[in-house]
Amino acid sequence: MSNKGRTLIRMGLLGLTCGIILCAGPASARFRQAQVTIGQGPSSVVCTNGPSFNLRATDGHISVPDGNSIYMWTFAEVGGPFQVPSPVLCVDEGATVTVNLTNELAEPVSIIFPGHVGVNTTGGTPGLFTAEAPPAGSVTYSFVASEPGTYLYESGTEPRKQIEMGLHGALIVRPSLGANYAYNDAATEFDPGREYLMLLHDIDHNLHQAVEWGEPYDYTTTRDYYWTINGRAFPDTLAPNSVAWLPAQPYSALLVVEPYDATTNPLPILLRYLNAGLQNHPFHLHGNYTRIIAQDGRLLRGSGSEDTSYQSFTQTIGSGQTYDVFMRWTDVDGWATQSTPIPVDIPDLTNLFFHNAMTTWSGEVPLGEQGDVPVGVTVHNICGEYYLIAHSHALNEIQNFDEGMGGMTTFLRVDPPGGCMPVP
Ligand SMILES: [Cu+2]
Repeated sequence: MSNKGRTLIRMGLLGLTCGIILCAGPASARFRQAQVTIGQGPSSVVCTNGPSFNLRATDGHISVPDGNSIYMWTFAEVGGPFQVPSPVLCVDEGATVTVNLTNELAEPVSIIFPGHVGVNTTGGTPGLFTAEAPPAGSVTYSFVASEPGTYLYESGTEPRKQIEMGLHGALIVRPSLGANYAYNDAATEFDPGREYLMLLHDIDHNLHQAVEWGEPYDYTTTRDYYWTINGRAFPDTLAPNSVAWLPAQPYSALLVVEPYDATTNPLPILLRYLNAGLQNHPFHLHGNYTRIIAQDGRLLRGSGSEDTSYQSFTQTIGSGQTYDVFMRWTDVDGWATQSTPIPVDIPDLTNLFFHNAMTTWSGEVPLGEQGDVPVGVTVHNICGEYYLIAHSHALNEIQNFDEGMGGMTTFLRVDPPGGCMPVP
């Protein structure tokens, strides 16, 4: 057996140790196969560029993979469509950020900007944390984006209801050093084509139904959750940005990496984790460690400016927290598509992930389905790429209404050196 083969088995066992539960349940219902198109289209973060934004608090529905639809609130762009999560607001360090909020909902709403000081408000009515926009009213917030990093912006009005309903989003402040740096430190340069949003959320289905129907909700009752990344539950997380069949959920959560090479691919990918939910989520990628470089919009440095970033496998993203995470695929076995391809041997069916007219070697036990190759499946992978699961390690969160796999799950796609060039 080659080293690569042994590595794959090790990765498979790694998946097995934390994913054995995923193998249970009827395989036929586990994936909505027809709509997932892996490996096509971009999945990097999509910025709505500022520094001035016109947002409206509004409502609509999102789709989840079990066929349900969920009533949500969001901050959509004025003149733009309803979308979950709210737009990713991107600004440059030092800019004066202005957010004009109009309220299309039937109760007061507001926005707070954790991690930023000196937020001024104009108009609106006084609220507990900040000025609010009354129904059909508006309010304006402004502040200087003095600290680069990754932040949430979210409702400051009855947060346990409004943030959960969807009144939250990501705010990225790019450092003066340049947009391909996470912070004002030369060590934080990343691959600008590989910058990913990982906005985690938990959705209590019963709360959303009660709000939609105008009924009271008892927060002490047992809660019934969907868990999402970027507003999508797996396998929808894999689809590219802005697919037509998810009109209200434009953001992909597919992570793509190429093997590290000191000359041709020296830079890490950047994952911007944010937790807009009420629960903490222990999240990890499989197959390689990540490095935590910043938390809550602050670069990890000691009192003497020493680098205090740290390697992590599973990182708990606490409610309301953000983390900036670097990841390199250190390909110790020197994988090359032609000379040492993966898989060396065609894996058995339990290690294949079926979708569209192809199968995908997942590299892992949990992602397989047992059974015959579906009719019409003729292709294995696209270009020698392979896939590793990335998910909440709270395994109850990787299902859609008791149907696994689902929920807070995505894939890390490892492309061949040089990128994924589809096999004709
Ligand atoms: Cu795992």
